[in-house]
Amino acid sequence: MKRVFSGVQPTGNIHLGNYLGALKQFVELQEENECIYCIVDMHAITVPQDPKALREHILDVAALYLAVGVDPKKSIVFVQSDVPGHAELSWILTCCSHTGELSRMTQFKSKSQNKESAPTGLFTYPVLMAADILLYDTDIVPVGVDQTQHIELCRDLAIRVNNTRKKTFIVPEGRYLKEGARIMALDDPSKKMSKSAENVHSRISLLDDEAKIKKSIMKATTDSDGVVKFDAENKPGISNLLNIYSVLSGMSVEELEKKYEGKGYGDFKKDLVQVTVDALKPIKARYEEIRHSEELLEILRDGAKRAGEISEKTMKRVKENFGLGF
Ligand code: AQP
Repeated sequence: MKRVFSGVQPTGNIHLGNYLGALKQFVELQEENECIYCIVDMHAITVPQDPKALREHILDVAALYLAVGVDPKKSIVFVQSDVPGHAELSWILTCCSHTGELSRMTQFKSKSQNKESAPTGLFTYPVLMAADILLYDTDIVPVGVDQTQHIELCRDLAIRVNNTRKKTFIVPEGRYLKEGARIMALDDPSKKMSKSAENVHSRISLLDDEAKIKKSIMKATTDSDGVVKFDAENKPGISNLLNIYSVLSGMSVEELEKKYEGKGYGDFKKDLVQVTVDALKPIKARYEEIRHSEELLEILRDGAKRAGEISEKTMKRVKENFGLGF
């Protein structure tokens, strides 16, 4: 059995990008692997968070993991800050990383907007992410393609430590889906869909109601030639919508192009609204059942215990190999 690890930041409600890029993989992978899924709250505080809202979002994301089909009987589900090994290993890996490689991370560049001074946590975020992964001797990391550079850094750090000390870490592989790996913002298809973007109509959150879904999709940026055809370079807006439609409905892009031959964007968007509403309905229903339950808290407590046990074994090995402690 391979070990799988991944996480989502509780910086807002999970959107279609998170779902189609990462969470769908979480569910698929738990059938044949040992899966560990984390709510990465320590990553969330790399930018200012309201403590009350953050706590709510942690539980929202946990409930959404379960609502999309993550099964706590098959997978470990827990909150990152409940397992101290993440911070501990992050420091050790920080000492193995270089400022040059961290300053090349595109996510840091865009989130710090190339300012001369930015929060240190934003700068060292990829090291914490590497610690999250390496702490569990992870083989496979299911993520969206926006995480490729972070996964490469994680692999580099693992290889660097293994080459300069005793073999300490498993070198993990990123796992990216062919479709859904990069869902773009509805208002600007040159940017990825994101939880923290200011315009709420740039994204569809899994908990959006029908009216909001309709408004966001009907407002989505397309182009003026009115032909439903996939062409990511010249028609990025409609291509993004085709991608979403295809993954949610199970129809191929070619089938959809045929279906909408001779029809306008209005018909296409109206149907996409319905497909999206239908796909999210069962997720919302399950979320409502579990979000305020004692069961959710128990799942997280049990997950933290099980994750803690695995992480302690890794930290013992890491400390030995680094000559730390007694
Ligand atoms: N637009 C996207 N398309 C496909 N996959 C995506 N992911 C994020 N956006 C897209 C994948 O979702 C997982 C969780 O992401 P995250 O919450 O840890 O961080 P993020 O990538 O920074 O996501 P957001 O939504 O953009 O959050 P904010 O706005 O807070 O920064 C990852 O596997 C990611 O690849």
